[in-house]
Amino acid sequence: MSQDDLKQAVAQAALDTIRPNMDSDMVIGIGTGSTANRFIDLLGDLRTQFDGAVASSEASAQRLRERGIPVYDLNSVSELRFYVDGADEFNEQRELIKGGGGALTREKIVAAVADQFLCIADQSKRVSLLGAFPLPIEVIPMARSYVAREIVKLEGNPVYRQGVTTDNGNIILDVHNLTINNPIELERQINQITGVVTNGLFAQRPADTMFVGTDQGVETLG
Ligand code: ABF
Repeated sequence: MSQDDLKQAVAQAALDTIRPNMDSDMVIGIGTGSTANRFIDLLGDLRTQFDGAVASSEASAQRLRERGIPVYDLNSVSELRFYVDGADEFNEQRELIKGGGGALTREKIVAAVADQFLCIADQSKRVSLLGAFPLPIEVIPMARSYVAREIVKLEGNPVYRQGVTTDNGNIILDVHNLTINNPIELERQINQITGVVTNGLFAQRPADTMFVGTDQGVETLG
């Protein structure tokens, strides 16, 4: 199966999980990226069966609106039963690296609110040790050099993502060469550096369920 077929299969698996719970009041949290886009496209066919969505990026919000799905501000929503999003890397504990698309902060906020975080990814994202994918960190612009120096003390190699401003008006540092033996602790440590908005480790709040697209079918973790 092609990578596109695998993305389609995991998007369908997430929809199959949510669909029996759908009602006219349901608002669904939606992530960012090419796998999440597959899910948005599937949702478009069911737009009369739920209320609307909260999006983790302007790009996803626009795609949802183009498919006739109302997009709500998270502050106006009291309950989010499901959040569906992709990942850049995941391990067997359903801990993730996210943020390759630069939307990590909003993704982490929506994930925090959701009762169930369903992560959808093809098998190419599966690792035993997180960190081969450079860890994105969203940083307040004036703190860029300071945060970079602090990251070097943690033995990472921070690289400024040139020309990128996040939806929140901040910059991204991508940290290479990290050996992430303890994702929960590293997530906490990096978030404590002044000037860091958040980092792309989703370990304190991992995915509740991972749908993994493999050549043998969709594997479920969790
Ligand atoms: C978002 O999209 C991000 O956290 C992650 O960076 C990316 C994955 O994109 P894709 O599905 O295109 O691989 O979920």
